[in-house]
Amino acid sequence: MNRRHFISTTGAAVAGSLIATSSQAAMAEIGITQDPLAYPPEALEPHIDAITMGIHHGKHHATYVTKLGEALAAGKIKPGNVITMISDLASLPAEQQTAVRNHGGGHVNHTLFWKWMTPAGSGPTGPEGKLGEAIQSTFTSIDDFKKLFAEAGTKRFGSGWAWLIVKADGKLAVTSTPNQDNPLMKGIVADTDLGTPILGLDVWEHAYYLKYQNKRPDYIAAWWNVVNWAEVAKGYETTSSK
Ligand code: MN3
Repeated sequence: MNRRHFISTTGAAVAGSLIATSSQAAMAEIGITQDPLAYPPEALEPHIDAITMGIHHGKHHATYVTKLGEALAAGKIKPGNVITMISDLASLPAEQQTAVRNHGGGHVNHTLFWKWMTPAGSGPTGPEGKLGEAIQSTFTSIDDFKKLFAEAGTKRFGSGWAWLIVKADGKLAVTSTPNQDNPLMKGIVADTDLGTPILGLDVWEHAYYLKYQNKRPDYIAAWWNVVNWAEVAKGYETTSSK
């Protein structure tokens, strides 16, 4: 019996918990090692410059991984799926929760961020298929979605992320988190903003300052050119329509 059939025959009451369980399973397992970029650091030029990519992946992200490893060692926490760890920080020793929140969050967020980008022109230029339909029915149009998402990134004071998430009820939402918080973090993120991220944008200054200086909106406008819509659609379909 496939999932859709199961939901339709057992009622909407169980749909939420099924989707939440599936959301966890749908996210790729992320361990505590850093993957290389799937493209050269200059591949996102001119929208994201090579030096920023090199420092961002090779220094910033690498440091989150190192510090996450140190926190797990200090707490004698068995390294496992970091997605699972950040989703339930309260299950970790109290002394390590902040470090795993920051560095585990940083590791997960960046691992996903690199996959959500691809050289301009290498794939679909916007959301297609079921994802495109869901975005249009939720946000009126693709342009309205992009405007809302860009606003979430622009209005985030200081450092953080803008997100497109699939909530436990299967609905799409645009949210934002400070620092390295992730929409999967129960007990950290407001319940109404919990969900599985299928697209995220890093709006920390380290993500854009060399090329865009203080002009965060220009960075966000350019970033749409390198969004990996095929990957976003894949995330949406595995999260919400199995
Ligand atoms: Mn970053």
